[in-house]
Amino acid sequence: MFVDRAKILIRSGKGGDGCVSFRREPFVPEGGPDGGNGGKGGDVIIQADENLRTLMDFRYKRKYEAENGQNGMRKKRFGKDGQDLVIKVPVGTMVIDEETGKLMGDMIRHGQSFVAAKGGKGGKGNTMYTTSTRQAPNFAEAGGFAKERSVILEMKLIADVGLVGFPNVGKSTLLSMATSARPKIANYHFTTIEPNLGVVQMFDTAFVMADIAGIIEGAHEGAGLGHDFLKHIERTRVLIHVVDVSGSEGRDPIEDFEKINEELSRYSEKLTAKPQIVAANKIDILGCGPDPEDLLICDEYIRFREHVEKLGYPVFPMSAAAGQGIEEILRAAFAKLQEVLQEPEDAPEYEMFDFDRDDEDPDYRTVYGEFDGEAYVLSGKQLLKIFNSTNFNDNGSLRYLYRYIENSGGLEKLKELGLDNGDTVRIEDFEFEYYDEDYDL
Ligand SMILES: Nc1nc2c(ncn2[C@@H]2O[C@H](COP(=O)(O)OP(=O)(O)OP(=O)(O)O)[C@@H](O)[C@H]2O)c(=O)[nH]1
Ligand SMILES: [Mg+2]
Repeated sequence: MFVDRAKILIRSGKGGDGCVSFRREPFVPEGGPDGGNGGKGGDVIIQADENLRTLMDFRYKRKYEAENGQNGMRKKRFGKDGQDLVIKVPVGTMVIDEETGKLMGDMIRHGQSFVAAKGGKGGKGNTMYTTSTRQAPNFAEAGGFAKERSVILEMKLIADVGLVGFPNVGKSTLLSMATSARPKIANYHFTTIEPNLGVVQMFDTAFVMADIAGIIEGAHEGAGLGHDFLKHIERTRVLIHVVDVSGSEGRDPIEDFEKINEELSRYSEKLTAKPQIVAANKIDILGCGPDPEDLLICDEYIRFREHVEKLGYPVFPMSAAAGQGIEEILRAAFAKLQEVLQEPEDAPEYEMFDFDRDDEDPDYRTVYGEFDGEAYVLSGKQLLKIFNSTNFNDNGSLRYLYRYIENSGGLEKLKELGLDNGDTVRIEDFEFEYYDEDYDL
């Protein structure tokens, strides 16, 4: 079944932690700091690729993760950057951030790409924290967080010409003869189960042709596979209606023609209003002889052509398999395309995603406080980053953490919740007892 919408989870790599380490040399008891920086986490990049046609693959694999940065190491060695992950999507895919509902990227050109989740920065090693007064920093910076987001991929199937008709009449054969597309062709119904697109070169321009699954009676109510694709055909400008005029499956070509048009009109008036060119296919097995002149005296063909022309549709005899009559049909389709204006896309309008704001993360500096019945719990992204960088065996490093809690307003929040001397404060799995500066221990 064709999928034109998929939801995936993407996660960039976490930045590697900076390293705390000191030179160890013979006869030098306390060497200087030599902890290296952590590597940057990999980005998740989304890229348009013309070789892909559908979002089918995203149905089976839903989670995409870039590599984490490596931690910094002794001897000032830097951690390796995590590898970026490139997710390829078909041209025509819109990428929407699920949380905000905003458009992150409209992938309209082959090769176009953007960073959908930035990797965390690498943390600085303790070497970087040396100052004139701090010769032996006992702490390093934790790596930046990984970014996780849910992304919706939505694909507009854009084609100028749509092929419609019963199963097995030769739609895919026509596409394969007219373009470089290589759809599956076989002598059974519903060979085509997802749309195929091909580009028809015409003079110095080109148009796109879409081949969909065969349509059967009741398609407008969901019978068969064709129904799922009619909405794509709705966006095309010209239809080529392929009919097996040889009646090789025992049906009457005129009835076939009527039934398909009935289904189209029941599905939507828009389809009926489209210019339609009729390809009378499989003339090679019509039984009237192999030459084009034979058609002139072929009753079955003439009956069909007269019926259809009376209804106002142009008819072209064709043998898609033998490559006969294809050029004429393509020219007729091209000429019709010049007559009909491009319909304004009724694609949903999305607000653009703001990448600058995304980098800022307005929530980054906020410190949250709550009382869970036992302890006063502090949380927050920047707090957590500093917490992860804290060396709990080092007073300087601990003092830095406490000062951050005070300055960030976190302590104020806990006091409002009732924090008093002797109460427990918790960050992650670390607990300490709170005492006021003036408290007389
Ligand atoms: N004799 C003859 N056979 C043809 C012609 N065109 C197509 N066929 C054959 O008809 C069968 C069906 O062709 P497809 O192109 O797969 O038909 P389709 O309309 O795409 O079929 P679905 O995808 O199942 O809807 C294949 O065996 C083709 O080789 C033709 O002009 N003459
Ligand atoms: Mg087919």
